[in-house]
Amino acid sequence: MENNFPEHKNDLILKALRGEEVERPPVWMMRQAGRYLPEYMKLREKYTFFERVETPDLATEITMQPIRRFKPDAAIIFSDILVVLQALGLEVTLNPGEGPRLPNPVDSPEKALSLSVPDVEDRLHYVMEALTMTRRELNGEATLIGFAGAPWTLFCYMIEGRGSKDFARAKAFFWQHPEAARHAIDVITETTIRYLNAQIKAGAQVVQVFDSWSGLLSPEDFNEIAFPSLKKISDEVTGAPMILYPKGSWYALEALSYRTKAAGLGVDWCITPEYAREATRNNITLQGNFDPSRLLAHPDDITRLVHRMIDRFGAQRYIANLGHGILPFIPVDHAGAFFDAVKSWRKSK
Ligand code: 1CP
Repeated sequence: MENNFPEHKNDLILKALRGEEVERPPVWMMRQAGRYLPEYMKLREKYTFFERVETPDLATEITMQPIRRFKPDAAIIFSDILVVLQALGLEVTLNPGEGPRLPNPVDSPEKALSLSVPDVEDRLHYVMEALTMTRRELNGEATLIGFAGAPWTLFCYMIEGRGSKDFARAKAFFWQHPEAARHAIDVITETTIRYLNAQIKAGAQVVQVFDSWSGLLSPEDFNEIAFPSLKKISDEVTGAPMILYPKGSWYALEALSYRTKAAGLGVDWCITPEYAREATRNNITLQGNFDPSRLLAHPDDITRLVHRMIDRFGAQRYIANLGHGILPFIPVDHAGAFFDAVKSWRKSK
């Protein structure tokens, strides 16, 4: 099917990812959708999390809510990284106040070895429908970002069955059953490649891969376990630029910038802009890295801190963002101050 999408009027983030000159950095916010927005809370009262994710009208509406308020340069589709585990046949629940749970996680090498690549376009058809619908709704005014979890991060949830500070069970499983673990990671990798290619076909203009737990790995284990799957995904997903976000893995920035096809790298606030630029020798677009808790500062301070962040990264080859997702208790006008600060940066010079 050929999609006729509205003309694209705002290509700031695409330009930044291609390394072209921009007059100010593009801005968007990780976890733009969610509990800090009263309009999201209204829908949250009426529908369960997976009803919101699986109903394209609702997912589109939730994606559009922060866009109407803040007019950022990009919109990330409302979904979750854990839908890929559902596509692999695992049950995932999300009850309010509890965080995601897998009632029957992969807890034996036999279970891991029995995993196989599903027809992800069919299983997750609702994500592709939401992307197509949102791309039309955005009307070319913001760039649409699709996403997936990185294989290592999804492996962590698959084995542990829930969020964790250290994912000790998942790490133990890797060393106790390396062959079964590698099989699971390979299946997730192949599924993710097909999933992201389907997202691009459905209208995603940029894709981001979240390796939220890569920082739990030593540099050596990152190279062995996480890096090969990220490289394969960046090689085999085509048709849109990719941003890799390896949270906590400051040591991996050089290899990710030189040895993968990623167009951008997301960095968290534990890395200085200068370090990130030096490690990547200005060879790639960087994204980040405002500490989300700083959004509790006075709006005047937010403006000052954001301007300083842009000055330090430099306005070129840079995407202004938080270093991780927005926290649920951030006042809406403080989130607004962040977007306004990026947009006013040039004028402040
Ligand atoms: O209504 C609610 O309270 C549910 C909270 C919520 C939301 C709004 C969850 C449960 N997921 C989401 C949406 C979501 N998740 C998006 C939507 C797009 C956006 O607006 O950004 C994205 C990109 C994600 C990605 C995601 N889910 C990640 C990677 C990014 C990160 O934060 O590190 C991870 C690790 C998850 C798992 C997950 N889903 C939900 C929660 C609370 C968690 C974290 C669980 C944990 O480990 O504690």
